[in-house]
Amino acid sequence: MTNDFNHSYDLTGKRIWVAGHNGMVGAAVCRMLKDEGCEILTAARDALDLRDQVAVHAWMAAQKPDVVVLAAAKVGGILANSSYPADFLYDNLMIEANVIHGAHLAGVEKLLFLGSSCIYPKEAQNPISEEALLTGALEPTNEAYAIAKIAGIKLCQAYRAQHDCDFISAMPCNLYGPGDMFDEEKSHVIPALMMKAHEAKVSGAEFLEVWGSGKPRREFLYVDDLARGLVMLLKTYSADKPINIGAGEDSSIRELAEMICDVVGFTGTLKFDDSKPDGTYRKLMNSSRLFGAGWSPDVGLKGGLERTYQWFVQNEQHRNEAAA
Ligand code: GFB
Repeated sequence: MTNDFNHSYDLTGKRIWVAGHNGMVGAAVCRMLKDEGCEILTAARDALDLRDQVAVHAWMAAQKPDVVVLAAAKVGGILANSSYPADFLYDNLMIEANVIHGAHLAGVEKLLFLGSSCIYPKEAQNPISEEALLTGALEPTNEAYAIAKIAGIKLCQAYRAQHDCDFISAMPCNLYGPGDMFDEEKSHVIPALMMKAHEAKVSGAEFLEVWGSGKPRREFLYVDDLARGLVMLLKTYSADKPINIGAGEDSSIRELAEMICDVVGFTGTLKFDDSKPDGTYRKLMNSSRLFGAGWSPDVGLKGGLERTYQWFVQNEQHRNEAAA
């Protein structure tokens, strides 16, 4: 165990603001915090625009959170990232700058910022350790998002250095699970393929369209495993250095697509569309610092896909009932 985990911070009785509580990650963090004896603060999206500096600082001054989990972000899959770089850069820079500076002004004791494995250089050596940050050029399809996330890490480090704030950053790999955004065009690969495979099964289609070559590899972590790791970091981690949080193994997109077909029960064939981007070839992270501190994932990819599909089907039924 490294010294970075020697910190001990008791969450009991703390007022914890989970920014982004309606998103997949924020919702999972709220579920995990229920057992910690703390008070969870949330702000609805239509009541507080996190891109609005005056509103954010006023809200934080009034609510006085002790802890902030910054899980709010504009997120999306490879096509959304490359189609809307201005939104991904502007929205994320504004959210981070407002919340992190606001946390300093409001005297927040602990802040946890969430980045992404796409902050690392496109050609970084796998498995990618935290030292690879800013050692090379980024993957062009998500450069805007990655630049914003790197700025968030640097903000946490700068406020720690200049103002002694206990602000930490965690870098998750590709995430999935209940509460994910399911959209054929805008979402990440797991919800997109799950939704398409489900529709293909229902309509009796012959094939499932998979973007790119199917050869890129991705590391997927079930969101409840992430949330458990984040709560552990809040309680034990205090350091300037970001910390990786990944599953420790990766799969090719072809393997993933086959597994999703199996889980969904779609028996047709895969059809690869090479007009769509592959993105980074591989971005398996080295999460040995967190593994060494006692965290490891509980949910394997197959089991996590099954749980996610169950959630998707239940929620699709609710949507259909509401629409009827
Ligand atoms: O999950 P994904 O959109 O994002 O795509 P990234 C991962 C891989 O799956 C790419 C392929 O090689 C895609 O071409 N893929 C195959 C598909 N079929 C599909 C499909 O139907 N939909 C989608 N979306 N992909 C994101 C970044 O990169 O990762 C974000 O853009 C963020 O900024 C996130 O960092 C974690 O893994 O390529």
